[in-house]
Amino acid sequence: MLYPQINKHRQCIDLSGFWDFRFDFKNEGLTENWENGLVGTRPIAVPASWNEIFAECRDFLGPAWYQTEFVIPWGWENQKIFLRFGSINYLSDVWLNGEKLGEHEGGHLPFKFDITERNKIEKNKLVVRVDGNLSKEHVPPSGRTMNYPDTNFDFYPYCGIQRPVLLYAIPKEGIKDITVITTIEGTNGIVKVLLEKNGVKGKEANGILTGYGVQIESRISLDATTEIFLNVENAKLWSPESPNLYDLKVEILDNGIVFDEYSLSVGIRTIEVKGIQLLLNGKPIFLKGCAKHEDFPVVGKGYLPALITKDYDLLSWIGANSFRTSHYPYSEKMMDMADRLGFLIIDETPAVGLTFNKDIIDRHLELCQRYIKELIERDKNHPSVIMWSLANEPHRSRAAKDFFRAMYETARKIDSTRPITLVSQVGASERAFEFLEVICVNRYYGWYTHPGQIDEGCKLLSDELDKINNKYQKPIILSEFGTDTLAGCHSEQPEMWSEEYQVEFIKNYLEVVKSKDYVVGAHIWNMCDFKTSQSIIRAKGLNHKGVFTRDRKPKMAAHFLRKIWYKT
Ligand code: BDP
Repeated sequence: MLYPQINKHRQCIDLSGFWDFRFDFKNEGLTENWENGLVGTRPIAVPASWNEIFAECRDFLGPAWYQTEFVIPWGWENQKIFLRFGSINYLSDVWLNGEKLGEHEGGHLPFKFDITERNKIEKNKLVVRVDGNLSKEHVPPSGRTMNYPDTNFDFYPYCGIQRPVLLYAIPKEGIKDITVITTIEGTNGIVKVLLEKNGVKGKEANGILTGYGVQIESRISLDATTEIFLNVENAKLWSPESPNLYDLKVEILDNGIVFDEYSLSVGIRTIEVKGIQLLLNGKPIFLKGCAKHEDFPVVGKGYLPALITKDYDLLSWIGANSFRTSHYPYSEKMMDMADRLGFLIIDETPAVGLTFNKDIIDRHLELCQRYIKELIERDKNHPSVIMWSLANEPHRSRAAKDFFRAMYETARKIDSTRPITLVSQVGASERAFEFLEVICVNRYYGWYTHPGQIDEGCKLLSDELDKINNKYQKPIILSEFGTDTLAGCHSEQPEMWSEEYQVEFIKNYLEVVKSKDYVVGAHIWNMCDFKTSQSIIRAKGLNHKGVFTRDRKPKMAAHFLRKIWYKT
């Protein structure tokens, strides 16, 4: 799904702003036909989660209704027109002028509706019903009664329209999709551009790659092929140290006249697994960084551009070169910025806390197959994305291997270029590791087990990593490790919850990691403190494992990481 853009042939309007909003406490909106127009509303910002906005409704997960109006601008008469929702958590029903456009399940991934035949010249009324209630049937599922709300995962289930809603127009015939695959031959970079088209019989396509003083063009007849090859001599490769990006423009022409075009940034790089190593551009790389969350006061999981730049600045400040989008896909703009700034991303689906219960496993598999497909379709052209993560911490189950094999095959069919992983807490007995290219493990010895005993924890970690390596001989990433740490809590000797304990824990874990040549990355849990459901292990409703606080102030651990990771 190409992100909407503005050029001579394509237009886009961001409908972000203040929409009308109403909670549906008695769930009567559907029977009372609220889709025809809401009354008794109050204003709400879009995008944003609703939970931290209205004091009395933090734990009300839905349903709630949104409404806005828009006018189709002059000049769009002969275009195809779409409405695109970046992310709504969790269920959405959408109506335009009282007519149902469709529904969607699952947060954090975009969906769109073709409204070409359904919009009016005058004002259009858009109504969206959002239901964020938890259920065992959903992915991620509900489940832990020790949590309120009863999430089966450890972050707050924020609800609402959380990313921009875009109204956009494209030519009736032209580019449907573009897939870019880059390879390296000697000092040359080969950029392969695969086109998917709408119509365009008898037309031509032109690929133009520019940057670093070169311009390379290649023209094809779309009746003969849909592949464009661009050969870049002495290519400037993309890497964290030098995130070089070329500009690619694809044009569609009719008798030499351009009638559609689309531009995107291209980073020429390769990523592969060889034995126990992860190779970027043929050279071993080590991932240092944190796992994250999209989470901030007031907006919840709402898209906030300033927070994106802030988080990248802090990640650079500690010298990180990578992160994982735990535990769901992040906004498109977060991914664009990673390309520009040179961050390596493990891109994860929303499949966290899967249980494999018999009564829901088929439904979950269907959803998870769709999630991985939509994620790859959305993010496949980002050089920063070096790996797909199928899921985080599924429960131990005999059914897991087949489940992940099916997800793996779906992913492999669409993307043959990137390693695929699963983030597991099960360890050496995780049977999906037999076919996945990279192994990700989360470990908390010295915190959830062996409290207060970092040395003992590190010994266990070391032995277990060796055991996994002996069994699989694949690159391993320590994808989570950390301790809850109250900013400002200190102790002479490292004691749990203190900043000193967090530093000592991270320092010792990183020493274990350094001693193993098969460990190719270490991601601390977590970059920042973040909101969770309420429970007896989450003071103030927060997970405190951040090396920064929720409002982005460094704890001692962030200073420690800067000391060991940051290079001027
Ligand atoms: C890990 C989970 C993560 C939690 C973390 C923790 O993957 O989502 O937040 O534990 O408990 O097991 O802090």
